[in-house]
Amino acid sequence: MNIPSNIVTLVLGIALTLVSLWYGQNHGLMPIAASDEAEAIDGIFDVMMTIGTGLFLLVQGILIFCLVRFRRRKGDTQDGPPIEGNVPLEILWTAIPAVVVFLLSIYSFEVYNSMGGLDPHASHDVGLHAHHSNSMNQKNMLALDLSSKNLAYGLGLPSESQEPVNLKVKVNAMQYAWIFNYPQGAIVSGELHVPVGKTVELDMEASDVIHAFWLPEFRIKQDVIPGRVTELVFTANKVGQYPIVCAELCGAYHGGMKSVLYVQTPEDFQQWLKDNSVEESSGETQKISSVAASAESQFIVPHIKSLGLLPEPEQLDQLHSNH
Ligand SMILES: [Cu+2]
Repeated sequence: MNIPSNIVTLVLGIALTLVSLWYGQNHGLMPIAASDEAEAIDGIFDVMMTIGTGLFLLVQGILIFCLVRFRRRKGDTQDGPPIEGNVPLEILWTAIPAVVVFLLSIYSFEVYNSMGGLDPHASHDVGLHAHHSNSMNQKNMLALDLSSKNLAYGLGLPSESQEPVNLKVKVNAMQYAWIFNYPQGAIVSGELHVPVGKTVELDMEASDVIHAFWLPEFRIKQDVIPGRVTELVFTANKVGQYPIVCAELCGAYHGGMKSVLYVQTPEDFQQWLKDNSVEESSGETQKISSVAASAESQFIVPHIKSLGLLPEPEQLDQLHSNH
């Protein structure tokens, strides 16, 4: 029986599409999705994975087919036929990726916009506040002015969103630690605690160089920059512990610049707030500083020790005042 080749091509095309669609949904490459924002990001990733799988199978399939079909036969000592390009084919394989990239750009722009990435932050005044990272010490780092108005960049609340921000946390990034400052209870912590199901806003600033705040399980990442506030708004939707990673090469111990995000039930979170609040007192600043200092070295020391360097806390202090 003679099967026409266009039917074979059609069947192969359908099979390739089905395999690509299946793999695009079942690649298993992403960690658990623990935020409301993750769904949109995973959606675009799955679409790109589907297209990528289809193109991979198509290109590799044609390659392997040609290797077999056009292999050199026994006794064939001739040169190949001199073929000089194929304009329709070149137009086709230029046009297809162009359309694919164009559609993906519209899709990703839409996702970015839906996450508040294009929000101009109308409530903030334009202008950067005076900020001298060189002269910055522990004390004024902690006395972040909560009322200072900055133009914030980053992922904010989408303008059509009805949800209010339930919790604001100031984030300070430094070589090589994350410091989280809770206005409620004046808590300064080396770990980030947030309640599940609540909208959280991080107002982030760096005190030395550019860092990047990355939550892989939340699918969000934002640069943290000296002298400029960047914002990240998200809603955690699964109780658990998730890594916080610095995703911008920020110095020698960049790889050790990690912390933990604890997503807690609202009750557990309130308890944590209560347990860690610092009472209003004259010694407040000192108390906060010591918490911050220990939180900081707690994250740095194990990494530095593992490198066999700077095991003494005094030297660690020097390391911080040097930059
Ligand atoms: Cu960093």
